[in-house]
Amino acid sequence: MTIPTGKTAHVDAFVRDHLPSKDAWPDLLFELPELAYPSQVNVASELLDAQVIAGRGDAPCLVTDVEVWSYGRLYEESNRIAAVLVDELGLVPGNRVLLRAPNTPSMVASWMAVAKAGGVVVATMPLLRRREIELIAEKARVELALCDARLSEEIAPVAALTRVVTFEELSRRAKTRPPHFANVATAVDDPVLIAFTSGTTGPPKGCVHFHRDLLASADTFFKGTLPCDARDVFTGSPPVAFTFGLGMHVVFPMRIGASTVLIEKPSPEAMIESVARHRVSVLSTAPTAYRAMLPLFRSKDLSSLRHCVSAGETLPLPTAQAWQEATGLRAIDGIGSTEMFHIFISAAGKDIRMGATGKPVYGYEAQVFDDSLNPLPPGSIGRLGVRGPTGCRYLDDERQKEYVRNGWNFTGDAYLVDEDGYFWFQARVDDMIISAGYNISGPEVEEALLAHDAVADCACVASPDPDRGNVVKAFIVLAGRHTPSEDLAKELKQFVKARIAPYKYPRKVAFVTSLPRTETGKIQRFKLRQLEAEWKNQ
Ligand code: 3UK
Repeated sequence: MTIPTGKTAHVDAFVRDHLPSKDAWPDLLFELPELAYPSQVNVASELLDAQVIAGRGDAPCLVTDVEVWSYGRLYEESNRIAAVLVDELGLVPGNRVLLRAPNTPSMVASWMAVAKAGGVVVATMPLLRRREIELIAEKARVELALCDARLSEEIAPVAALTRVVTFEELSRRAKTRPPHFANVATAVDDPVLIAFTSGTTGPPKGCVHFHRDLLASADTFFKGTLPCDARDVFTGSPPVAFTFGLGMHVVFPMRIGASTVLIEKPSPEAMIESVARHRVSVLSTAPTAYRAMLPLFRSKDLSSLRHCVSAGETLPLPTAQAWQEATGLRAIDGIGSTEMFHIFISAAGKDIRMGATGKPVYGYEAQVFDDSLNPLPPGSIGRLGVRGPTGCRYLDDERQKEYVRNGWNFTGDAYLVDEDGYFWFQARVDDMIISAGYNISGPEVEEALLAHDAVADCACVASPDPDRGNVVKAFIVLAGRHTPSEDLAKELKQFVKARIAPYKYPRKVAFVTSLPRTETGKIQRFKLRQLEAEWKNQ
């Protein structure tokens, strides 16, 4: 097996110089014939220029409610922007460019322009605040920031470190530039993206991805799990700044010449509206959004949908079942991570076993290990390790050795693999609740609760308890017409006891109006745990 590598085009070697040492990298699997990339590859040439060269310049690429950008238009716009970056803003290959925008055509054009110029994209999620953006800009030594004017306020501290150019100014300057640009012939393993993870503790970690990584994800997960063609229409909620969104809205559709509907404010209502209006066939969002969409269908025509991808958190069985009842489609659960770039365990169509995440995707291997990193047999709960053509490489970060051990990527998730090779999510390792000596998975209790009509959303965490160490506490958002009461709390406890092993039931229940979540759709359990610890200490 040869791992594709090439001659670097980076004049500014900052990112390459701050990769972990080779012995700290995960094992990389490149046996598959579709992963035999040439040595010099620019991902923008592969995704964008290739479509224009293939005569698909007039085909729709990016769609919004007010405009349609063809592949040809995106090609020309990003060429013009690339020329501005190089000739007027002094970008040299290897420089880091921060992007800050909602999902818009300009955001994608700027992304492609940075890649074309051999730069490294540092995309930031719209909801990030000043301090977070500042930390990211410092860590990645950003040289230039491109920003949607509507989000420029929070970028103020960065302006002290680097030049900030609004998209409006960029497009004004771009108008005078030629529509052709000679893409930098980057090495297939030159970095093109630093994707920051918002861990719950410590400074954000920058995951470095190469040109080949984005293609590899498209050529493994996407091709293997989601058979699609140029007629497919994609949409969904994850920001392009989150690798889930970058893959589903940009890399995967463009790899096959399909189109994508970009929604600036992707509420559940807006997603349903877009699916109906644009005849969307591939929808991607988080489980909580699938739940929130259920009561909103009314008379909307969703018959165009073929694939519904759910990631970010586990897809609870009751949500999967309700989605199937409402749409006739089985949602595709898939676990991915910013470190791995995208999804590495999933299943689609008839391979779906509802409640399980699925099997390792084409090109990937997964294995459950004990705490000493010995492989565990089927049926035991342990730490999930994965490897494939993509993997974790943090930018200058000691935590590399926590994520990568013995060549495997450890995602921090507790999993069980069954006799048939299906992987069943248990909890984040840190989220397992230890009560009176039992290990209880919060998400398992949540899944049981979600099967009750009164429960719209919920989260279970450990609550300190003098006798049991911890007990399970459920924070519950009630559905529609239900109101909090002692009786309802009792009923819900009984309901859980009847569905899963009784010792797992939530001994404490709190009714809340909403749960703290990240922009990537994850419940912030640490916030709820903090709340519990504070109450205890009062
Ligand atoms: C959790 C899941 C159970 C899990 C992501 C698809 O979520 C993504 O990346 P992040 O770095 O978080 C990674 C962690 O999130 N998780 C994600 N999906 C699932 N847990 N079932 C799932 N289906 O703890 C994982 O370690 O924010 C997802 C594609 C790209 C991504 N970056």
